[in-house]
Parts: sequence; structure tokens; C-alpha cells
Amino acid sequence: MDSTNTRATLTISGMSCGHCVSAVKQALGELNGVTIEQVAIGSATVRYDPAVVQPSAIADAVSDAGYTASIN
Ligand SMILES: [Cu+2]
Repeated sequence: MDSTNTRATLTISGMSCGHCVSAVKQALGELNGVTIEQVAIGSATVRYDPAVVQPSAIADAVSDAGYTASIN
């Protein structure tokens, strides 16, 4: 059963290049229950399973990678 069907969009500041996109993709990819839809400079869209991961943890993972993220 694929229950990772809640979509969240993040606004991310501090990203400036393709390396930043890769770093954010890696940070998001390490989270259980999160599927990346797209990552661009300044934003990301993911699907997540709310039974597995909280939206705040998604933003925290991006912040831990060195950026400032907020969930829209
Ligand atoms: Cu960069």
C-alpha cells in the first residue's frame, strides 16, 4: 500500500546552485516516508506519509543540511 500521498511544498532559502539542489535532494531522500517530487533552487515538493514522518521533521532535515526551510 502506498500511503505517501500527502503533498507538501517547502520554501527554502540559502540555495544558489545545482550543488544545493543535490544536497537538499540527499537530505530529503534520507527521510523515511518521504518521496521527492521535485527540488529546485528555492523550493521543493515532496509526498510524505503522515503516519511515518511529521512535516516539521522534513523542514528540519533541510535545515540540518544548511538551508532555511518552511513548509507551506
Ligand atoms: Cu549551491
